[in-house]
Amino acid sequence: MKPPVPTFAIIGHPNEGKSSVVATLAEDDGVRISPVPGETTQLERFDLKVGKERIMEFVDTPGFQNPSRTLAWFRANAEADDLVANYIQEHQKLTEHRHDCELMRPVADGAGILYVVDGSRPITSADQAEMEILRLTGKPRMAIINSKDDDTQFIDAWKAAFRKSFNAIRIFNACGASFVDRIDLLDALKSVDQDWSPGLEHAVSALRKDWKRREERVFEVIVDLLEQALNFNKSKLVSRESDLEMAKPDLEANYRKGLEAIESRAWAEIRRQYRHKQLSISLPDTSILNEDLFSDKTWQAFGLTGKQLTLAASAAGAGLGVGLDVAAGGIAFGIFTAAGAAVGAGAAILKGKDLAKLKVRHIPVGGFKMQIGPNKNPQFPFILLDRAILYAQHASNWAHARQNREISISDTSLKEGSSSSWTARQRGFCMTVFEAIRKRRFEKLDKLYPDFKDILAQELKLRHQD
Ligand SMILES: Nc1nc2c(ncn2[C@@H]2O[C@H](COP(=O)(O)OP(=O)(O)O)[C@@H](O)[C@H]2O)c(=O)[nH]1
Ligand SMILES: [Mg+2]
Repeated sequence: MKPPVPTFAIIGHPNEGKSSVVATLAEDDGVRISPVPGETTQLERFDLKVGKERIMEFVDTPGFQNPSRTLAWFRANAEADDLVANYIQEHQKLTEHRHDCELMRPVADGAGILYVVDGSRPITSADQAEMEILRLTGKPRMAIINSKDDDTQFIDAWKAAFRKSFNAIRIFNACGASFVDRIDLLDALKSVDQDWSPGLEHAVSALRKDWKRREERVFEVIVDLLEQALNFNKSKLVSRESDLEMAKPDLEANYRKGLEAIESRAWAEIRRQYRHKQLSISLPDTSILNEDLFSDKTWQAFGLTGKQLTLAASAAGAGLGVGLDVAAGGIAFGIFTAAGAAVGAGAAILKGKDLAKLKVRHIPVGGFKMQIGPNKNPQFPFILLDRAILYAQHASNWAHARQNREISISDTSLKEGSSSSWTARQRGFCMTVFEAIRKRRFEKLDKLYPDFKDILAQELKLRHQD
């Protein structure tokens, strides 16, 4: 039989970070977090799910409204049974105790208590009163110190105060918590009350399993991205050779747009795995993918001017059927091909590494087919990989409470992409993979992917431990 779903009420002063703790623990960036105190006036329930299964529930509560009067009542009635239920019964009609009653409700129903304070401020008498109320409830409770800034001078005082009235104390930064931090918190909760253990045990193991599943999925997404992007090309038919030059900008733009779409679809899927609905992670436009690949600079870099292109096209138009191998000074960016149905013998004009090719082919029916891509630059797949890895690292480590939802990754971090730290052997292995992708050797790829996955796994689980 499945243990009951562990449920926790998040209690504390307004504006201390309760909703932030809920957002991060429930992986829900839709939880309302506000710089203005008093936003939460009613209970709000948030499930942490794995697939369709609810594995935990968090109840966000309004802050205490009247801690001192509530404490007085709890003290006066400390001997009574069902203290919390009785408190609600007696106060629920009183407007000035509306929030106090509301936050006690889940506790009366058996939820565990997570009491959240901002550890970067000193303790007040209201805090003392709240801690004492929670102690008198007699329910299992953990204090969470969520410091809103780096000031640590009050932490010891908080800990000392909590020791008197709480079963456990944790420092947990809602905005900076990683997956490991979250698991640590849930593990610590197990020891607060033995009754919680089976449910939490189940939740932790389901979460761990799901985290692994996400990493597997991210790997699949990255492989998919490489398979699509490395073989991606765009072509266009024009009727006259003189139109070739005019058609070029459009074709370039389409090619670029297509690649961007492939990349952003992959990124969106990675983001979805980590349940970020509002997060936007952007990588610089000036990266090789967005600029160098298509700019004039690049065309010049491999010695191909628009004029040459037209000339080549004219040659083809004259019925020669020309294939050009364009040397690219080591690295070339992109291919520009004009390919048609009937082709004569290829005449190599420039010898060089077979990185970039220009083929202009005449189509007998009287038109020309121009094609850009697939991109054969040996660095291109590494760049795609580095960008996807960087993206996944950010998406997986971004706490859902974090209010900064626009991450802009700078150029500098890109230049030091993950792949640059790999060994020559690992990079060499990756190149074998890329080549097999480009040649569509799927059987070979099936054999290569497990080791490829190991290389990527190192990067994707940087802050994740088993
Ligand atoms: N820097 C920082 N800000 C935080 C942290 N936790 C909460 N905040 C901010 O504190 C404010 C109140 O947070 P919220 O979760 O809505 O508090 P609640 O009223 O207790 O639910 C918001 O502006 C949060 O962004 C934290 O760990 N670090
Ligand atoms: Mg709130």
